[in-house]
Formats: sequence, C-alpha cells, structure tokens
Amino acid sequence: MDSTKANIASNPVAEFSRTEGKHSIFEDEIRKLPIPVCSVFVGNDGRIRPASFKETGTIFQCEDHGRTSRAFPRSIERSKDTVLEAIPAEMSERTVGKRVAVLFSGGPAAGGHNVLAGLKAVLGAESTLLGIKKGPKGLINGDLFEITSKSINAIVNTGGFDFLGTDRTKVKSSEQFAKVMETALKNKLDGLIIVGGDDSNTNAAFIAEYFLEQGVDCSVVGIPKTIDGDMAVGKYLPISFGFDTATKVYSELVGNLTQDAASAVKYYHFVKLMGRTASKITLEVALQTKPAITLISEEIAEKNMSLEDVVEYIVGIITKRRLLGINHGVVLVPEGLVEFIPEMKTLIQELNHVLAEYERDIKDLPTLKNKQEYIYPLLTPQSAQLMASIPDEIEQMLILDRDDHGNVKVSQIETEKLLIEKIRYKMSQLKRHTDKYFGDGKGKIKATPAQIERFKAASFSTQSHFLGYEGRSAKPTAFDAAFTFNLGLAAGSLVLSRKTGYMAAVTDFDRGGRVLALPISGLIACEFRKGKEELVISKDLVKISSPAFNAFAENRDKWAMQDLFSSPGPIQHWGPTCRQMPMSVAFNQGYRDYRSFDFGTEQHIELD
Ligand code: FBP
Repeated sequence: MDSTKANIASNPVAEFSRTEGKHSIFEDEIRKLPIPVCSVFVGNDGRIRPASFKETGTIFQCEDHGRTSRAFPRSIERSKDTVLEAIPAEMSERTVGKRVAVLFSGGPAAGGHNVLAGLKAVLGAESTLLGIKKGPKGLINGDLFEITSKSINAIVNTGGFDFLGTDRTKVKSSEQFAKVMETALKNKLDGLIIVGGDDSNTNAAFIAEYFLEQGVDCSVVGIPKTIDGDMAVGKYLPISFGFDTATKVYSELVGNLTQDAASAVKYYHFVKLMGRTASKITLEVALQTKPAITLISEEIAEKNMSLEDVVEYIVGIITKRRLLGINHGVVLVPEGLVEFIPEMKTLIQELNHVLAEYERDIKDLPTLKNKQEYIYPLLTPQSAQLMASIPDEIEQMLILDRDDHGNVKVSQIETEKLLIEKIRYKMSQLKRHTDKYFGDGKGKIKATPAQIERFKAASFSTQSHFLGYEGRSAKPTAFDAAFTFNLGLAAGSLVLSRKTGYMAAVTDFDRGGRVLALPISGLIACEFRKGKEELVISKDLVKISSPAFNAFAENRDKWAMQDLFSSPGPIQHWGPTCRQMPMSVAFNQGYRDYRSFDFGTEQHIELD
C-alpha cells in the first residue's frame, strides 16, 4: 500500500477535512472528465483552435422587419441578418493580444463554468479573458478581473455561476449604455460575451448596435442560457444550456415521487416545476417519468380552459382512478400556468392596474378583509367573482407579493396549492352527493355500487412540492458540459473573427455538432410587455403540434388510468446512460436516438 493510501485509511477524519471547498470525492473526479469537442475546433495536431465563419443561405427576419431595421441599422448592414456556419480556420498564425470579457446574466444554469473554459481554451495563452463580476451590474460598474488557466482548471465541469456571480439588471438607459462603453474602452475590450436568456441576448444586440454607432471596435456575442428552454430557435438552436441538467434533476425527484406514491398508496403529490412562462421543463419531465396527470400551459391556453375546467379535468382523472382502486399519483403543474388561463390572466392584469393606481390606500388597510372590500368593486364582475373563489392564502399572495415594478409575482403564486384546495372541495362534493354524480344515467359517472362505496371510503390526501432552484446549479450533465464548452469555443471564435451582434449556437446534437452564429437582430420581434411595446427575442414555448407534445398526448390517457411511471434515476456523469440528451429535443429534431449525443471527440481539458 502506498504511504498516502495508508495515511487516508488510518486517518479518515483528515481525509474528510480535505473535501472542503469543493473537493468532495465526486467534485475532484468530475473535474478530470474529458469533454467532446466539435471537429471544427480541432486542428490537425489534435489541439483546440478557433474556427472561422462562412455565410449560409439562411436569413433571419422577423415579421416587423421595418421596426428592427430601424433599431439595428448598423448591425443589419454588417450581418445582412444571415446565419453563419463555423468552418475550420485556414490561418496558420493564432490571433494574439485580444482582450475579451464575459458575464453571466439572469438565473444560474448548469454549464456556465464550461463556457468560461471554452472561451479560455480558444483564446489561448496569447489573449486575455476577463470575468465581469455580478452580471450586467458589474459591466456597468466596470468590475472586471483576469481569469487564469489555474482558476479554469479548478471550475471546469462544476455547476453554478458562483465564479463570476450574476444579476438581472437590464441595460436600458442612455447613462447605462454610456457606462458600458466606458468599461469597454477602459479595459481595451475586443470582445464582450453575454451569457443569458431572451432578455439578455436582446440586450447583447442593443449593446452591439450602440458600439457600432459610437465607433467602439468591440464585438458583442451572446450565448443562449436558461433552464426554462425557451431560448431556442428550431433546428438552428434546439435548446439553451442548463435545460438538460435541470430537467434530469427534476426527473429523478419526480421519478422518486411516483415510486413513493405507488408504495405508500395514500398521497397525490402535486409538483410545481420551474420554467417561468414556458411548460418545456414540465413536458420533458412528463416524458421522462410518465406521471398520472400533467398540465401543459400552452395547451390550456389553446383550448381556452377556465380554472374550473382545469380543476374538472384533474378531478375527472382522480375519480376514475379511485373507482379502479388507485388513490395515489403525481400531478405536474408548470410554474407559469395561471398566466395561461385566460380569466386568471385578465384578473392579474386588472389587479396590476388597481394595485398600482391605489397602492397607498390599499397598503394602509389593516386586514385582508378590508383590502378585499376595497379591491373587489374596482375589478370587473367576472374577475371579482373569480378572486372571491380563490383561497384566502393565495388571494393574499396576489395582493401583497409584488415585484420591483409593482406587478403581481406570478412565479411565487402557489398554483399547486390553489389547485389542491379547489380539487379538495370538488371531491368532497362528489362524495356528499354520489346519487347526483354516479350511476348509469345520462351525464353520470358509470360506477357499480361497490365502486361507489370504495369511492366514498377513500380520502384525498396530498403533498405539495415546488422544484426549481435545486436544478439550476447542479453539476452539468455530460450533455450540458459538452454543449457549453463548445458554445464557449464558438463565442470566442466569433470575437476573434470580429463578428458582432451574433448568438453562438450548436445544433445537430446527434451528428458531431454543427456550430452556427445566429444574427440576434433577426430573432427580435415587437411584443407587448406590461402594456408597452418592446423589441425582444420571442420566447420559444411548447408547440402543441410538435412531435414531443404529440408523444406525450398520445400516451397520457394510458398513464392516467394505470401506474406506468418510469424512474430515470440520478444523473450519470459517466456510465451507460450518461450520453442521454433531452427527449423532447430529440423528438422535435427528429433524431433517431435520444440516448447518445455526439459532439465530436473527447479532449482532456487541462489548461497550461
Ligand atoms: P433565467 O431565464 O434568467 O435563466 O431564469 C430562469 C428561472 O429559473 C425561472 O425558471 C424562474 O421563474 C426564475 O428564474 C426565478 O428567478 P429568481 O432567481 O429571481 O427567483
């Protein structure tokens, strides 16, 4: 036995202290994992090198092209809104002496640290990579530091955004733009990389345009990040980074809950899943775990379902299961659901208006009852009636919890609890009036007397959960680790090629990875947000005609009536299932196999 091993064996407490500061046995191993690299970034000598870019025939132009061309005249003149494709660089000499800064914006997503690793690897020792602390705020305040190879070696393949930090500041005012320019000039930046979602990439496009207008020679490049999966562009960018890791974390937990439900046979677990507006996370988790009931906001909006309709739908399934002797299960609820139920959306809009207009008066009222008496007459009768039907606890959230703009914090509304309360009431009605609801007559639920007795004997017991934060900063899956490293290589190559106003993208996840650059101005459309027109990248929501949604819709009735759930288990970073990509992405892209992504040949990432 060698002396270190002998030491550890004889002194486990010393070994235990050594695992502090991100040195768990797992963290030390994960840093050593090789990462697949797209062939366009690998030279004949097998080393990583920047790629060049050529124009493809594809042009991105939104419907309101007139507006975007007025907002981004210089960017569009340069890019012609054309998608670029990475090709192996012909240059024999490396570009040297460049200074590139990078920031994270918005919520964390797994793989951010590998973006930095990719950037550092492609810039090489001859150029400088600077980190911007605490997101856009740090960019405005000029809070930059140099990222060394040593620090990259310590964070590669690790989760979180803690190395740089992040925030949600939006660069909007002319003073803020001027300060961003000051930071770029003071730090002699040749490139600025913005890692973020739809809003942050929109911001990247505005900064790129501003720099062109001001004659600042600094490329601005975006990188698509968000666990929500709504920063995606069809076959050009199948998904943003972080989605795969987050959905695998949630799928493990939901898989465990389905198993627990069937074991304890007494609970319905209501699970709200993060994702803000889009139900993409919920759909992916449903495909991976096959629970009894899943709500998809986009479908509910399409079918124009009311809150009562949604409750009826769930009660219908729970009732039928109970008649079959199944009184347990899992219900998945997307975070943004309430905003997709038309009457709830109207209520929230009316409340935003009333709360803003009468803020002072409402604040001074001592009890919830006083506030209700004040607010109800100011709402339309339909909204007042809906509000009155909502449990007090939730109503309190609607009235009191507001964001910085004074609006209702939709993501904080405990939708799962709202549904539980309404379903509980409905189930108790069914139980009390079995003659009215069950039997052989028209419009009645078919059931035998024995089944009705069984129905009456059972109770509706629930547990509620919210899964969100636990999936954002997990260690990146093998997919996200590779995706992000290659996105970093792509963004660095774009800066070295002096391209600006583009978002780095990787596609063809099943065929070695194709590296693209998408002109951001071509993705931007005019939208109404909080009553105002804004130019933003449109969110990519679940399409109910998509293959992924169809796969779910074709199977959900089966999953509702029998326990056919599956448990994907914990994320594997190596081993037989480590190459799995998101199922919804593979289905929508028409890939033959979702079990083995291919981003090229593996490289050990240890920078000198
Ligand atoms: P990003 O779009 O910035 O990546 O954030 C996504 C998200 O995780 C949403 O799913 C969620 O609604 C939100 O962030 C929560 O944000 P916060 O950190 O402000 O609580």
